[in-house]
Amino acid sequence: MTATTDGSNGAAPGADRPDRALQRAAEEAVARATRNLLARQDAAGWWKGDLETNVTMDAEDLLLRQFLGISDDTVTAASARFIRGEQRPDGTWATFHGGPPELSATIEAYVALRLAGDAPDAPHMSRASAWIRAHGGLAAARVFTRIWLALFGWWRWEDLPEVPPELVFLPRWVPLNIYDFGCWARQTIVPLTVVSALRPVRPAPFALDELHTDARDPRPARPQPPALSWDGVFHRLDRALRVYHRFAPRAVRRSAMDRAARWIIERQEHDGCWGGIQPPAVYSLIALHLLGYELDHPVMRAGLASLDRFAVWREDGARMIEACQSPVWDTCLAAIALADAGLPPDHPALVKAGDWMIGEEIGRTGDWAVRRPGLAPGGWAFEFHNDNYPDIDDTAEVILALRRIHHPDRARAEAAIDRGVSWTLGMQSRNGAWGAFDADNTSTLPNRLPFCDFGEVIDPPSADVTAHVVEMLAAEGRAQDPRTRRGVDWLLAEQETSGAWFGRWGTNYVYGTGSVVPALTAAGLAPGHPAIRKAVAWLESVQNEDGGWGEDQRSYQDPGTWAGRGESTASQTAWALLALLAAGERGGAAVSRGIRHLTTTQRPDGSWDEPHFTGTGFPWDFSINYHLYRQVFPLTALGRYRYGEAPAVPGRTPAPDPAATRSAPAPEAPA
Ligand code: R01
Repeated sequence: MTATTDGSNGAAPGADRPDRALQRAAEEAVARATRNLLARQDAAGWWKGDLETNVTMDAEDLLLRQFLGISDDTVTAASARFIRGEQRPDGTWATFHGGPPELSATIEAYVALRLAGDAPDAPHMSRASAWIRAHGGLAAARVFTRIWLALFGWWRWEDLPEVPPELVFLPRWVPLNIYDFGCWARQTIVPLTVVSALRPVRPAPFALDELHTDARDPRPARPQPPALSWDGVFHRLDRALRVYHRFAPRAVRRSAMDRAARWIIERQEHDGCWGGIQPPAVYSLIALHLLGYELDHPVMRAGLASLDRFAVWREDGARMIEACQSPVWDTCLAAIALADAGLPPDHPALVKAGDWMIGEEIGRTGDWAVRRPGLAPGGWAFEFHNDNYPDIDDTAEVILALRRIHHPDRARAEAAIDRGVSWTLGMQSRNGAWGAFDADNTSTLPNRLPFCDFGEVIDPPSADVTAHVVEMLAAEGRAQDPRTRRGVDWLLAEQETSGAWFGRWGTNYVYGTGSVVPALTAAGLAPGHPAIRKAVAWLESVQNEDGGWGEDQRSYQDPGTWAGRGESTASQTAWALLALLAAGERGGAAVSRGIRHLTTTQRPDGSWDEPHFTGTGFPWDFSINYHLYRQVFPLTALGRYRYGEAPAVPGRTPAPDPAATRSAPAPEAPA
């Protein structure tokens, strides 16, 4: 590739020679993307893109309303409209764009449409029911789906695994106590223990015979696991719990359910929701209602009102349920993107965002204190309302964002940052890395419960969260802190033989690698370090013909074939570029092709299209399309390409002087 040196910008000497036309294209793309992002800021200072998941959210929202007897025709019709719009020609639903048919989602969507009045013999319905029957029927669905069916008498409670409410009595040192579960699973399981102990059945408005493979015997035929295996142990435990269900002393049950109810109510957020996420709100409302809380009880009223806030009413009249809302996450990422785009640190949009973020700091302890008693609070959650569960990922990124902003009340900003740094350091797990919400949430036993057949139920440290923390600590001038070094060592040990890192909360190896490489170089690793070279080689090996990068959820099931493979997307192309830029590859062909991909796929309004799901809730089982990812990550990548890397020194703004940036060329330039 022919390249000219542009001495007026962040181009480093030597191998770093981006060409002038591409620089100009990048500059224009940055300007358009900046305008677009600025126009989407809320007057209060935050950003929030839609958080798209799958139709089980919408179906369960309707099923809850049906169960509580509060269905509303307008809501039902608008949800049904959304669900129908997501159905594919073969009659099925997937859990991510372009994904394979998914049985449980298809069953839940089908049932929701029947609630909305769609006739079973309508073409779209009979296609769905035929597919469901051909793929095992209700008996083959996940536990959550069969719980919903049992609530209406479409499935037998006896044919579901047990989770007794007495679980809440287990002290924190006993395996399988509720704090051994990740916080999202914990908040879901506690109310479900109440529901499954009470085994309620509300009359169904119709039969569902068309979804049973054999309507007379719905018992799922599951092979019995070998007795001397963990599965065998848990199989016997489940059988013992079934016996216990019949003979549990009433007083013990009553007291366990009281304790569960108290546990739930103590964790209700100010806005009425639980943990800022939809599923715990849905199950908590059912559990509390079964325990006698009437719909007009203040707890129920606030909880029901919070449910409505998960609904996005679209222009086409469809109502989409968000699993949760991402304002803090979106705002810190947007602020970083705008700073990378060259906005001055005292730009009103940034100051407003900074002010809003500072106001969102969480000043009280939460369930994280179970594993870290005595640690002072500080940090940020992902959502508007989730004071009980700040997370380490948001805290790291908010601090990185606040460092790029000159807030007029500097002391206030510094104090919030300091508390966030201390909290993050205190949340380091024993192995030197960081999980999302908890320290040392690493017991693998919860995964073994037959009840837990869906998603992740534990929160062990991940490379992506650890990388964000290491990058933040380095930006705070703590690269040499022994705690940071332990994080770096853990990351180095986690690198796959391919050169990539696994992405826990984003899809997948492109996200992991795009998170880790900038963190390692921020922490002082030279671009020529073998780990960085291997990562660069891997990214180059999976770059698409069109210059972009893409990876879909298949990489979670079959990484050997699908790691780093898939149609190019804007956010994943940006993640790969962030790694390459941090690795000193600014003048290289891979970066030029990636930047060109972004500039040529940008829409005239400065945004990018991204139907693909590049966010991860639970690998494979629960994917997220964060609608702002397509905007913030390309802007960050283009900005860093054009205006240089983020400053390594705390409190400084990006220096136009290339010598002051981190994008130094590799000592041994790649051939
Ligand atoms: C869910 C569920 O709906 C759900 C919703 C949101 C999350 C977890 C973590 C973060 C924060 C954001 C959202 N960051 C670590 C991510 C950064 C990119 C998780 C789950 C579904 C099923 C069950 C979530 Br069971 C429970 C909850």
